[in-house]
Amino acid sequence: MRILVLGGDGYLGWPTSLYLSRRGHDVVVVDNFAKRDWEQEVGVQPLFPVPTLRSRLRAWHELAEIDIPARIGDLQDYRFVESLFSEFEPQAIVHYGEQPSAPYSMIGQPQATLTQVNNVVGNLNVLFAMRDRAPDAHLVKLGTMGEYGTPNIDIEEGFIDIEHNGRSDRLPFPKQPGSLYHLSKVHDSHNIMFACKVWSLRATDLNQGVVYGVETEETGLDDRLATSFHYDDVFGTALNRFCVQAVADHPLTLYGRGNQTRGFLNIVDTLRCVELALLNPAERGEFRVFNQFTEQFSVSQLAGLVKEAAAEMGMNVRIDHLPNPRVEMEDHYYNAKHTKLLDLGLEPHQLSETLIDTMLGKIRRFRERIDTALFAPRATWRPKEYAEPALVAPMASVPSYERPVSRN
Ligand code: USQ
Repeated sequence: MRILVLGGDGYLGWPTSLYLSRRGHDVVVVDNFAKRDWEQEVGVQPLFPVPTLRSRLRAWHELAEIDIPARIGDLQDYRFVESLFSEFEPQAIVHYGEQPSAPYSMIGQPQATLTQVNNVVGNLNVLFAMRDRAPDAHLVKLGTMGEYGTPNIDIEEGFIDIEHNGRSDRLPFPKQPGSLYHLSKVHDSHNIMFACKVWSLRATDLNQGVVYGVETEETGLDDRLATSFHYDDVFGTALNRFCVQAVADHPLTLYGRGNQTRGFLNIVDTLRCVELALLNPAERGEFRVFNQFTEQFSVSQLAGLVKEAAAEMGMNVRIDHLPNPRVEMEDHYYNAKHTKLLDLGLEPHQLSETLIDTMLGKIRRFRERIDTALFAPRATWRPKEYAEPALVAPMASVPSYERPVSRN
């Protein structure tokens, strides 16, 4: 299959590109390195050194004898997007090319508008290019479980059957996202559903949970193929952060009571889910939604698992409850369906002590690169005047929140 991987330089896009190319697909990596700019803006860097895209592609060529072409450009530039579609005539588009962080989107007005404009406009441009250049192609779009929020009923996979005043219909599941980032994904979902209806496009929205993991089979082959693994307050996510905190002998940072429950999955399952969606495409005119996670945990359960695994390795891990910088429910019902990918053949990698051991082992090798100043949350969901002074670390620890000049 000819596949464009949008956001192919990122935590998930890079391993996906290697994985799909190794399975014989013609992959093209597309990126504008915006994530590398945002990292600089908030003063963070991935734990493992991530060489330039060009040198990573060269390393992949050396190790696997596979050439992956790359195109550098901004999805907000329609001429660029259209030229990609004309040049490569993709049969599928895997779209990860978005600002991925909830805390980043909540830092302030510039970051919130950047997130929504970047994500919504980029995605719209992809939909128009599909309409005009590749109407039969299949869009596999990374959405998020966070689109649903935490309702007090079971979460269905995208749609719910509703009876109302004696009539019934199958309607999109209600959306109650928890950040301006998550909202950008809701807007994307609505735009994609509309495009499938009016232009008969085919699309799969992968409502993914929180991903964890340090490497995949391909990125683990050589340090030069490492993926962009974050542990900081802005781009790092729960389990990944907890593992790095354990290695750094820093208390695990639970926000609030820690009973917030989410769906989680291993990074290797992300790749397999994307592959399953590609191999079993949506019909023309169909907008499908798959809930892409394998297990549910509360964040304190995760912290407990990390503590146990670390203890086996001789580490004495402490757990801290910080005032929650987010506005979110801390005690709530959570039961989300996730059967569609299992029906297509997904065999989940469950979170286990061995898996956490592997993560801790790799993180230990890069221990000296851990900056413990990046553990305290800096972005708060509350207006500054209402935030408790001690709630978040001072923004002064960030060199500047000015937007860097775009490379494009
Ligand atoms: N949390 C802590 N301590 C921490 C970090 C997070 O208790 O040090 C808590 C948060 O309060 C939240 C939960 O862990 O309740 C998840 O937070 P997260 O930072 O791990 O993940 P989140 O902000 O939800 O976003 C991540 C990815 C995003 C993806 C989303 C899937 O950054 O791209 O869409 O997970 S989901 O959570 O299902 O919406």
